[in-house]
Amino acid sequence: MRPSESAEARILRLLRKKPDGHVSGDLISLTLGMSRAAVWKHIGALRKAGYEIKAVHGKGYMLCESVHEALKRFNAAEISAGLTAKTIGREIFFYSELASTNQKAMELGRLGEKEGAVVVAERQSAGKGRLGRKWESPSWVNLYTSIILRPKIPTFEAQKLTLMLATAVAETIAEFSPVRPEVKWPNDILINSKKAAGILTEMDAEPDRVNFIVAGIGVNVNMTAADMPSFLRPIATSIRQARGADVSRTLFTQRVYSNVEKWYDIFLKRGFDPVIAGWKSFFSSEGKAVKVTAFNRTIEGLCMGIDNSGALLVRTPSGAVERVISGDVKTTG
Ligand code: BT5
Repeated sequence: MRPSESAEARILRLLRKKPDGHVSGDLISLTLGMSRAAVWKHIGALRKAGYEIKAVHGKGYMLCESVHEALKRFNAAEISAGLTAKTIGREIFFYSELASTNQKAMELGRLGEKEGAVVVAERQSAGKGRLGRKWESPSWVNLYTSIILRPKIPTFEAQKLTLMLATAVAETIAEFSPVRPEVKWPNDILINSKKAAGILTEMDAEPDRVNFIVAGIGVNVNMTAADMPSFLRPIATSIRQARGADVSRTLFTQRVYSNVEKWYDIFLKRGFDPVIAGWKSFFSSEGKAVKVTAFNRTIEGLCMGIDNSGALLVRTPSGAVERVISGDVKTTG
């Protein structure tokens, strides 16, 4: 049994071991250490989630599905079934629709949900970007997830997690995309210069310390131009568009959780320097002309990279190096 697998995920794995045969209720109950009544309840939940599970008297349960169907499935049991992350994804709250997974995760965090709990939605009706912007979130094609983290850090360190998350997501996209993704400071991941993923880090905090962080991740996995509103087509892309074939969202999500867990662990144990190094390996704007819009000012100059706190450095024509902690960046040359 894997540490974070749910009961339904474990039942699915047992049934899939016998693709054309039956698995008896007794065997499931013995293997998983649960009562027959509990087995029955979980089988019922799986059926409700769309699995065809036949029950034959005296023989047991049989899962009827093609490999194609299995690969296309995306739900809590599937994500849990192959998860190698130990903490992230231990608890999965999966919804067919939410206003915003970040909003739901903030609610769960305030109710005391533990570190590593994740919220996933098949679609969002009010997906959030930064500064009140909207994240387009059509059904069936993408990943919209929010992870609850409880790092013991002061509030001013929280923004570092955005770069940590961007590194983890870029690394995951690189595992599936033939084109290497690029990070765009602070929270975008681009493929072929178009946006394929965005990160929204929100926090619940006291004046001096973080209670919890919600790490919101939106990735265009299988989105095609037809799934996008027309204004997005010139500026957005997906892994599918880079690779010319669908990606299993289950597998992709599992890899996101493993990579976030890995980078979070590096951040907590070894600090921010290795995270900056990881992030820079996906960063290509250094040395390029940029225009930064930050609050009520615009800064134009040469991008000098980021400093050891994650702030963007821009050398203006006067020779001064400006430190930007929040804003939107455009490469101009
Ligand atoms: C972001 O904001 O990039 C953060 C996006 C975070 C979305 C995730 S989904 C799961 C979680 N739950 C939430 O409610 N949110 C998080 P920002 O840098 O402000 O970029 C927003 C801009 O990106 C928009 O104004 C559009 O121009 C563009 N955009 C919107 N939807 C997009 C999409 N699906 N793909 C690419 N670009 C998009």
